[in-house]
Amino acid sequence: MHRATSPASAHRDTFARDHLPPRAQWPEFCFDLPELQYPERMNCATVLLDDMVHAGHGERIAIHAPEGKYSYVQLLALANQIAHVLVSDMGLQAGNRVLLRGANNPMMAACWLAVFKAGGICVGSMPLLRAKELTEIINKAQITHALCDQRLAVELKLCLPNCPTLQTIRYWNDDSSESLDFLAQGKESQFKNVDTLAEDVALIAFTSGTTGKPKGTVHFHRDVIAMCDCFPRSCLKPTPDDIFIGTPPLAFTFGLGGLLCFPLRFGASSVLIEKLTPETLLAAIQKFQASILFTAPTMYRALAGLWQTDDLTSLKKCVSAGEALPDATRQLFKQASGIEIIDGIGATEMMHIFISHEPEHVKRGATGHAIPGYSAAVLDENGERCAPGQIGRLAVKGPTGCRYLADERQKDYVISEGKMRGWNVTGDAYVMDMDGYFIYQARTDDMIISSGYNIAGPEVEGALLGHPAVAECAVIGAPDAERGMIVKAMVVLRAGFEGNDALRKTMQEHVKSSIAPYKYPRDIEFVAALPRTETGKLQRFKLRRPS
Ligand code: 3UK
Repeated sequence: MHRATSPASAHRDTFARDHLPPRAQWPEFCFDLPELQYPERMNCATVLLDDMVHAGHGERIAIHAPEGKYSYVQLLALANQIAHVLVSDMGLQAGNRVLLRGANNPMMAACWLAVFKAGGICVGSMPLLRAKELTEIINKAQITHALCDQRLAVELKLCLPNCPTLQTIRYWNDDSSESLDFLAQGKESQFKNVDTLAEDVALIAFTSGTTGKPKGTVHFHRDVIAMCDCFPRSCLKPTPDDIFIGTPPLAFTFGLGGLLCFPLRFGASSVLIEKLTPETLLAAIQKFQASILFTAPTMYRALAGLWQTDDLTSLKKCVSAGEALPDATRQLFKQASGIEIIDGIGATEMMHIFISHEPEHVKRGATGHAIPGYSAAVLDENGERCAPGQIGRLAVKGPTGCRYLADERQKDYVISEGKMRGWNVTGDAYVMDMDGYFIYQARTDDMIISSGYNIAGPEVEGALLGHPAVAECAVIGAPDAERGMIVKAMVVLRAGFEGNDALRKTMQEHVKSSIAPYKYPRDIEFVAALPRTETGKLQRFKLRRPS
């Protein structure tokens, strides 16, 4: 039936909707599967939390943490109290953007759910981000409110003079009478969730692109539920008895899915721990009897070396994403644990994993096949499908897809014309074999992926250039057995400086104090000059070639 007017958004602040790409540039969305038939109005927190309590999961554990555990009813009550603080004390209006700043812990999880409930838009921030990067995010998303762990307040406070839209902040883990914890305690534990459209914006997830300027990927309430109904349903197959654990921050959609949304969607539970090393992760798996692990390839490699078979029998399934899983790591981990890792490629733009496999259908060296709900293809330079065995650019489509917030680069990610119009191009070079398995080759752009983190070379260059000894520099990814890649800088020194280890160290410290420390160059090579084109452009591909 023809509808004269579009259904009413619950958002009073329409900034996010107004800055979506034009419709013609949106990807095509596919909802063919029966499990992807969603109603017109849907609040993802209602589905993930309220509905689960009504379905009888109330007394079951939702979150385990070193500081205590929360049943579904308790998590619901806390999220509701925080939602009241957002609305009554902080004046949140539906559609406002809320910065969420904290490590993985129960309070952080409750804050995510509370913002969804109150109709706000979540903008997660990696705990390690520094003021420079936070400022860009806050201004790009015109963030109005923030919920921040007191322990991460310093960098946020540094941003404030340059962030005029951000007016209302509450801190937690703070004893003051204005703290989020204190205010929340005084609120009632019932809250009427804002009746959002399935297509109202629920979150903006930032990713750093090749230029280093962060891109905000916009996702709807429907997308949050769709990510739960694809990869977990088809490849992971969790049960309510599963206990999830892992390392990715909730601010990374890999972590948001794997450590919060997936467990809740299936009535299972999640272990949230702030900082995990291979040793403490193993201890936590044992202590909490975790059964499903989400982490990156480097961690699996480290875990394999530490594994003691007798005490880790609870662990059943392991998911690897963020960067390519080397087959050597898969084999090492399998020898140590007996577990076949589930590899999956996901992207912030796509929300979560779209190519993966069930553990029993692994193919060595391959990421897997397009999971039910998604289609994938490898394209040649003319945008035609490659024959099996031919390398090309990976393109995908499914129930989720890329919509950048006010960003020209939308046209680089979503094909806007021709036969493949509406497909998302991830920036990865892939090969499809005769059986429809997709085999990862490399990033097609300059992005450096180190230990599962995406690092943009030019941003590191920008930081290095702030050091007095640096005349010119180029940052590339250098292959590394353990981290996949490491950040390597080629530096041309200013006259009067001598390239030695002491200088390397001060340059590394300099980078760590200006941008997120994990982006620092682990290798610095001093060179006499950098290869450039006639027009002055750096030729990175020449630097990547081993000399
Ligand atoms: C690379 C992989 C080979 C690939 C992510 C799972 O990584 C995630 O999102 P990002 O936006 O990066 C996306 C890019 O990372 N990549 C990710 N996984 C794999 N390459 N094999 C893999 N298994 O270049 C991709 O385009 O940071 C992963 C779920 C949610 C995510 N956001």
